[in-house]
Amino acid sequence: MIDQNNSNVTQLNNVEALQEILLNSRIEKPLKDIAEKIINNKRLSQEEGILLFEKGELGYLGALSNYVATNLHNNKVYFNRNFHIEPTNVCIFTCNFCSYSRQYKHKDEGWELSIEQMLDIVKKYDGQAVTEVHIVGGVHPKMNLEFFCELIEKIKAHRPDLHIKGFTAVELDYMFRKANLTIEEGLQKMKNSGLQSLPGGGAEIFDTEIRNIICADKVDAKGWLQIHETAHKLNMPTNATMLYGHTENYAHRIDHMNRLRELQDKTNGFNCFIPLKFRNQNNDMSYIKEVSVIEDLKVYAISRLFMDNFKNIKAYWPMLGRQTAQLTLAFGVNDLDGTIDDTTKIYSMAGSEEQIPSMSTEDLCNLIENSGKIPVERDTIYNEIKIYSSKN
Ligand code: V47
Ligand code: SF4
Repeated sequence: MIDQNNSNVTQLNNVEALQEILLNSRIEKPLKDIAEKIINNKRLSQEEGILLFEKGELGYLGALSNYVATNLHNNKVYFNRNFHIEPTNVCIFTCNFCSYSRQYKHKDEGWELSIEQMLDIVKKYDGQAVTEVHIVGGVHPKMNLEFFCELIEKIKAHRPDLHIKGFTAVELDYMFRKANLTIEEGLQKMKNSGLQSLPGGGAEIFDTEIRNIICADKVDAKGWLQIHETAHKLNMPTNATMLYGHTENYAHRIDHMNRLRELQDKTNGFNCFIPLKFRNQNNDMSYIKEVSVIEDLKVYAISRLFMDNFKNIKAYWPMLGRQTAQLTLAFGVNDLDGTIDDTTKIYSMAGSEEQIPSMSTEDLCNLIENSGKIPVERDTIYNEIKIYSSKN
């Protein structure tokens, strides 16, 4: 049971914090105007989004974003029970921020899993209450559409109840072009095999100049957005990410969020928005310093305020580290992704604090409860499975 009284008290405190902002003589008028808009449920313009990055202090952003998140989710924070399969880290693309991939010409240094090996990973979770498998990896020229359709079919045959979320727009764009299929034909074929939703990777920053610096050779913004729009048309929900803290400026971040907000207005097919912090170890952008935790919190809070048609803002704890992830819960975040074991390597290879990213359900619930929120297990499409509370 949710402690309704406790939730009401929290929201009253949030309202008081907002009233303080409106009365505080130190806060400039344009920021007060933004606060008024948030209270009145009005959409922020791109200029206002940029102003929040330039002038919004942490206390101000925290009060506003927590107010919005509490209104939407009644103090609940979601997680799911999932595991990852990373079929290969061999990749034909050359994203400069990537610590994980090995180029095809050095494929001996990477890994390539067979269908049987991937099914063995699925079987490891037999009898466990996981609800989702997240499949994502490099773009290997020999792992084609047929290969992945066979994989999905076999996973579904073994475990029909497991939701299959898989393949970034980057992987799909390559597979469909190679198979000479349109996006719709390719996605329909995968859907028929059992694919149910798409993760949000590959979006990075949509701006062409920045994309040319960090990931020049993979699918562009238009292609990424087209694949997600088509998935939504086929009733496959998807996620959206933004890689921040490298060469982009505030206007690039807001432009990125705005393009996603526009597509969401059209389709309402996105489940959540996931800002991903650039980690700088072992990649060709290691010369760039990582942004501070303060900047992380600002990004999450401003995402919550700007992305008014996204119900969920997710902090991916294996990349942020669990302490920063916990802090984001006071800055608009209402989802911490899942209980993941060491099958995900993208972030440990890029320098995350989480070298073996594994958290039990109990660990995750404690982390959420210790931040004053209510842990709720969800499925991939945010149906509630169980509300956890030590007060029950
Ligand atoms: O697109 C790669 C990012 C993404 C680095 O949809 C890096 O539920 C930081 O999208 N520093 C792939 N980030 C992972 C992804 C994802 C993760 C968790 C949940 C979901 C979801 C999606 O990882 C890539 C890229 O943006 N990435 N290297 C790095 N050095
Ligand atoms: Fe390949 Fe993805 Fe790494 Fe880019 S981020 S090099 S597409 S694995």
